[in-house]
Order: sequence, then C-alpha cells, then structure tokens
Amino acid sequence: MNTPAYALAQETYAALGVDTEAALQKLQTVPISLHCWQGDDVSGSEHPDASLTGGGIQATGNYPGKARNLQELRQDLDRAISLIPGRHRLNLHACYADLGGQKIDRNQYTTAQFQGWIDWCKLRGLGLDFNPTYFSHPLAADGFTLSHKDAGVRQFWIEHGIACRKIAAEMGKQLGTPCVTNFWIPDGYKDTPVDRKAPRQRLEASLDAVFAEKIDPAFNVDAVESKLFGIGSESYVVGSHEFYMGYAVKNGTLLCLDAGHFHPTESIADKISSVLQFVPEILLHVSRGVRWDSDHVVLADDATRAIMEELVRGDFLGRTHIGLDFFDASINRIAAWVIGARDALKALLAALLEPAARLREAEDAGDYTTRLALLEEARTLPMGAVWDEYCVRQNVPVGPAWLDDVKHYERTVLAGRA
Ligand code: RNT
Ligand code: ZN
Repeated sequence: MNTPAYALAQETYAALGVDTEAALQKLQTVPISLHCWQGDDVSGSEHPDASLTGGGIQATGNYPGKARNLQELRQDLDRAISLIPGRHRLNLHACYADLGGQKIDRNQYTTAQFQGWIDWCKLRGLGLDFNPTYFSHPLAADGFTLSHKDAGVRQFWIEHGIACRKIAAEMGKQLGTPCVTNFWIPDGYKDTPVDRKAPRQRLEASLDAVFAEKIDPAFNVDAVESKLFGIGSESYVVGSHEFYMGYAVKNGTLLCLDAGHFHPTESIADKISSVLQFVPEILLHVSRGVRWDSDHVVLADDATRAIMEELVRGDFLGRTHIGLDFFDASINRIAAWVIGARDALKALLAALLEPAARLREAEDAGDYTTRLALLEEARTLPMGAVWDEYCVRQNVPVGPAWLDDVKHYERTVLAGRA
C-alpha cells in the first residue's frame, strides 16, 4: 500500500517522464560503505586508551557517550544501521583490530585479529571494506610512513600494507563480495620542502612493494587516496592528486576521491568522468569540508547532489564504490552516521529522479534555456514523498522519527558510558 503523498508524487514525476518505481528499484542496489571511525573519533581499539594521533587529520568535539571498545562500537553501529534504509557495507580501519589483549604490531596482523568483524558482518549480510592505518602509531609520529627516509620505517609500513591486503582478500572471500582496500597515508611537510621529488619516488617504490602480489579482484581491489594538504602537512603532501592519478593509471588500481581533499572551490563531481576514462573503477569518500578538510557530517547539499548526479548521468554507479568519510565528535555520533548515510542516499535518490531524458534532449538541441529551467524546476519536485515511501518499504523510521530512537538510545545506553 503506497502512501497518498507517494501516489501524487509518482504522477508528478511521471508527467516529466520519470519512473519513481525504477528509481526506488535502483536505489536499493547501491551500497554505501559506512565508516566505523565515526563511532569513536578515529580512536581505534589497539590499546585501552587509544586515540587519534598525528596523521594530518583531526576529530574535534567532546560529545559524551563515545564507544570505548569494540563491543560498544558494534552496538552503536547496529543501532545506526537499523535506521538507514537499504543493505550496506562496513568500512573498517586496521586500527580496529581485535587483539584480545595480546601485543601484536600492525605489520604482524593476520585475519585472526579481524575474524570477529568478518563474523559480525556475515551475520548481518554486510560486505566489508578495509583500510591499512598509517597514523596513530609511534612509527608514524614524525609524519612520514611509506615515503620515510629511513628504509626500516618504510619496510614496517610496507609490511603493514601487505598484511592488510591479505586480510582484505580473506574478508572478500568469506563474505562473497570483494573488499575495497583503501590506502591513505599522511606523509608530508608542515613547511616548504626543498626536495619534493625524493619522497614521491620512495612512495612509488613502497606502493609497488605493497601491491607486488596479485590478488584475485573477486576478493580484493586496491584504491589509493590523494590529499591536497593536512593538519601538519600544509605545505607539501607526498601523495598528491597528480601522484595518485598517475599511479592508478599506470598500475590499474582504483583511485579514491575524497570530497574534502581538494581546493575548497573544486568539486570532485567534475573529476569523476575524467578519472573514469582512465581508471577502471573509483572509490568515493563522500565527506564535507568546511573551509578545510574538516570532515563534517555529509549533507544532501548541492555538493553531494552533484556527485550523485554525475554517477547517475554518466552511468558510473557500476564502476563506483561509495564510502562515507567524516568524524564529528561534537554531536551524537550515531546521529552523525544516520544523518550522513541517509543524506547520501537522499542525494542519490534525487539524482535518480532527475528528468534525465528531457534534460538531455534540451542539451542536445542546444536549448540551454530549457536545460536551466528544468534543472531549477526539478529542485522543488516532491522527492520527500518518494524518500518517505522508500523508508516505509525498507522498514526504517520515516522522517525525523529516527531521532527519537537515537535520543532514547542516548538516555538508556550512551549515558551509562560516562
Ligand atoms: C584523511 C583521509 C582518510 C581518513 C580515514 C580515517 O584525510 O580522508 O580517508 O579520513 O582513513
Ligand atoms: Zn578520506
């Protein structure tokens, strides 16, 4: 039984040649990879007092109730997932290893430290994506990892990368869906370097060593993520966009585009159709920079919508892995997950509901007046009714009702974590 509002919306869209049922069908096939690190401000689980250090990234805020261990993180993830329509994935960082009290360093990690996560995902029908962790570690404390001057430090991080790819392949195998392993490293200088070349040469050699072993893409695929600048690496980042674009094209890896990793007026939406002409697939870190790479909660704003529009218009969804990447410690962390994921999905739905045929016809005919007029009229079409219908069908709360659930959880569960 459809809601009356949906029935009306369906008619409105049909008059513009848009099939809302087809849009909803498509929407439920697109997984969003939910990043575990929103749950605890990128602290991880390696020591009892683990916290984010260095790495050119920063979580700000001290909202109470942060997950203090893996059990709490999983409990919080379960709650968030129950409020997000559709079937999605979990994006895990290696610093969320389950060490069971043992002292194991990152270059020694094996599947054993992640079997708990694999089982957890299997039970819930979630795919799993993975990230080696090149920060919050003594050997990353001076801001360099895979491009470090010291061969011993580089070797440690190469071994970490190799270990993570093996674990990721096992995740993909056990869960029956390829794992996307994303490599992001913080390496860079606060102040102007004299030698920009050597660190990049070392990074290339290190990556070649990490990726030397071929892995069946049915189990694991690798992505590399660039960045313009970071906290403490304002003047120079080894893994710049040009560096990784070149690396990905040369080596056939995926390229990861993070929405917060470019100049503030630059949009990753415009990069998608260029990049996909030269690399087989991309990974997106859907994020929101506010003046800088601040990793604010994703919104269904123009920037996110532009990204989703490109994926739909260019027929790129089949070659794109969508992940979220933000960490806001100033609001309820479960709400942050839910807002970001629901808004990414809303932006995608808006793109799927575009009067695409009419728009293309106008553009092809050189009628840019009609193109502009239709694009602007599309903004106020009744998308909300279609979104609500999707939530009803997917058995998740409609509208802001999910917030009552989160507030209740805050009172009954999070409050006890003081
Ligand atoms: C950092 C990158 C990277 C991280 C995660 C935690 O600027 O965006 O993706 O946010 O690996
Ligand atoms: Zn990112």
